[in-house]
Amino acid sequence: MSMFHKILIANRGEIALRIIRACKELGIKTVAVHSDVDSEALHVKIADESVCIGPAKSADSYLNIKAIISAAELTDADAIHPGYGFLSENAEFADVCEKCRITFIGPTPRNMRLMGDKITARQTVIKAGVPILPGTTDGVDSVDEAQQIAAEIGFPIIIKATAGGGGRGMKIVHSPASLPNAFAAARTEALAGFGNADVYIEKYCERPRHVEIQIMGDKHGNVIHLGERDCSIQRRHQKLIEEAPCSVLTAELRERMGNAAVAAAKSVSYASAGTVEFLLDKNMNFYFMEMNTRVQVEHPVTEMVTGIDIIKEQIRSAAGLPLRFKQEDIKIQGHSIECRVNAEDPVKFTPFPGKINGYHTPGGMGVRVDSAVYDQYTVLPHYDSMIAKLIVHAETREEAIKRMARALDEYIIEGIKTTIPFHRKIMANKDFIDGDIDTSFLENVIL
Ligand code: MV4
Repeated sequence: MSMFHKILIANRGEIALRIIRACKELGIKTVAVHSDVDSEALHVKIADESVCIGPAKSADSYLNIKAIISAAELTDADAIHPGYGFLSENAEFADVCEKCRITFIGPTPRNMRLMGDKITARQTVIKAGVPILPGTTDGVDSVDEAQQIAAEIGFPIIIKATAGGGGRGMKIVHSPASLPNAFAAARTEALAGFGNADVYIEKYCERPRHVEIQIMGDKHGNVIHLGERDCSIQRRHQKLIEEAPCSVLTAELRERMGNAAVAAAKSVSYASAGTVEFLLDKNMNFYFMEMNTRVQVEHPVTEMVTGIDIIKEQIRSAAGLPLRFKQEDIKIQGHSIECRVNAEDPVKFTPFPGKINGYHTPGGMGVRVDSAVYDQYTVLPHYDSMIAKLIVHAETREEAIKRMARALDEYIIEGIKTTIPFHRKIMANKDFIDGDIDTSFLENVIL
């Protein structure tokens, strides 16, 4: 197999730019696609070519399979990188790419379907010996059945939609009395939200950490892991701060979690970049939650501590080249933190789009800014409010926090509100500094 000649990037914003940069370093030509309102976007300016694929509304442009395939055919692109969000986990899109002889840079449609359905994902990883929380491995169809399972595993339980994920469509239940209503609501919401009413039950794990393992596979059967990220600092299932490594993992636990993630990936012959999400409880037990079959927003913290360019490796792997690293080559060095900078009110977290008039990015040792905004750029109301990722790397966690605080102080964005002031407060928070964090951190903290 030989390297791609030209890649179309089916995305916008910082991730489109991130992928274009990787292509340039690999000597691959790039095609940007954009909506009507995105003609001034940086990914359009920096790509070799660009194609307008439709109006502002995502459903008509960045999610428009026909328009994107047409753009690839028009420009003679031999591969498509979907980034994250949009069509990145759409198995039908990957099917269409295959039929059109365009390489989808990501997992196979089968991988996406197996992991996209959470009940199937649970069944699949159990066979691979990956630990899961007590609960069902099939859908639960009635309140009676739900009561019986709850009695067996004990309250609290959590009811999850099989077609859900990322925190949507979940109901926590603390007692038999509240189960009937929660069960009905879970099914109704699952059907309305995902077109599939199927739900399953797990024991509810209280105040866990969200720890995920980055994995990388190739088309020769090799799968390795690049260590973990702690993504416990979230608000309404939106991650705000991520770090690598997780401050409470020992080398021994990292190896066990890494091996579990690799086993899960190997069980479906996974041959791309992916992430296996775990819950880590107070007793350092870990349990499989879900697998994300895409590159994630927070991948840079792993790049900083491993020195590996995940996007370049993923592109090489999609072209059929073998991984250039063995598990024993992977060394975790230092500590990295990422703060997501959103165009939002830093207290209410409501969107705050508008024109940037005054922009200065931080720099210096160990500072990285992944962003697609610039001075005089107008942040649009039509899309995700994340406008930049500020990433730092230092020898220790303590130094990384200080470096992040310093970089946040240097970052000037005028004309709109951003979450920078929120991040400054977190970097000064004692519990955060002590590494005393879990997924309920932002519910309990007073900023
Ligand atoms: C859980 C859980 C506790 N126990 N499952 C949220 C995202 C989705 N992937 C699954 N989620 C959870 N599943 C059991 N059995 C707690 C959460 C959860 C959570 C997980 C990770 C990060 C933040 C979270 C916030 C609330 C709930």
